[in-house]
Amino acid sequence: MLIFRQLFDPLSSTYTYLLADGGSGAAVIIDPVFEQVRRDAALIEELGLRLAYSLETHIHADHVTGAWMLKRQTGCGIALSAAGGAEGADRYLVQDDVVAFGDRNLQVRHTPGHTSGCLTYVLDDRSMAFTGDCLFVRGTGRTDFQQGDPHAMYRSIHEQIFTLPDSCLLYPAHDYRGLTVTSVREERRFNPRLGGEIGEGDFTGYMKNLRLAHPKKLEVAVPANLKCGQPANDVEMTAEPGWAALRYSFAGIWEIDPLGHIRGAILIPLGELADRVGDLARDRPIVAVCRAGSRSAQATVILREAGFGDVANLAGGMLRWRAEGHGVEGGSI
Ligand SMILES: N[C@@H](CCC(=O)N[C@@H](CS)C(=O)NCC(=O)O)C(=O)O
Ligand SMILES: [Fe+2]
Repeated sequence: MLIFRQLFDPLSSTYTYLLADGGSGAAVIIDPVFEQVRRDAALIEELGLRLAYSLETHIHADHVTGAWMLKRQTGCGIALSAAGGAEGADRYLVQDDVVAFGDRNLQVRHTPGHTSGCLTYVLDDRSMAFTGDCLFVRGTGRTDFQQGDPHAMYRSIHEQIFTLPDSCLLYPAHDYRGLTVTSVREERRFNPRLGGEIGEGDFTGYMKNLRLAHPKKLEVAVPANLKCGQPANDVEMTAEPGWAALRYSFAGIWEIDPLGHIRGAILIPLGELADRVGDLARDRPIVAVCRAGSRSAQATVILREAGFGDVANLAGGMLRWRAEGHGVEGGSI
């Protein structure tokens, strides 16, 4: 069974894709975003997956990749195009290479045009392809910087993408309107830049007159991505709270595992918390606790909104606390 998730970074309108072989748990992630690594790593962990590779479709100009950070956190390999000029990867991919994850794999197609090193990844059964910034839903990536070339893009799309089965689903690296997926059949017919009978000359004329502003992050993103997303200094990457062994969940909640015993807990029902934050000391970390860990997760949100910084949820609540054999002091919780 294939596990598949489409993830979104709202700041850069980037889609990140997680694919895994359900049998072995081996996974790959395509185009992770630096600021979303915590979220993506939490999902990988919660689904019980082991990340084999972080893959890039190209050297991004609008955001920094999460590849280096994911490698640091999960031990995955980094794989990207041999033609992209990046250093620090574990594998440099060329046309027809195969990236395996358990019993599944992605086949590499070189689809230059947006950049000279752009890749499209095609799933083994040709049911899905990840087209990066080559083909978008009813659009294409721009071709006006990073060795962009509309002639190359036209050929890449016609020869490498439109030759896939009609039913093959196409997943882009961005969409600026919220569209999530398309298919070869649809784009061959309806893509306004090169679908139907539109020829190469029409397409290149269209692309040369796009007149888009350069991405705001271009000057930061390209040099960082040429190093697989390694930050210039280590300070900017470790914003993790250091006051306890915390875990970040895909739901967006900081959690703490049961530690041994609870001392000095104060009973404040969730409905009263917002009005009673004055009862709580602001100079110490706070761990929220409830029966099963759900209401207390909400409590961490209320506390954060009230300006408390070091806040976490006791994962699994008192049920797990007791199940793991920890003592309950005075029965007052
Ligand atoms: N305003 C965006 C521009 C993003 C941008 O240029 N995206 C590239 C992909 S890296 C593209 O091909 N855009 C096509 C388009 O915007 O139509 C930013 O500042 O990041
Ligand atoms: Fe791009």
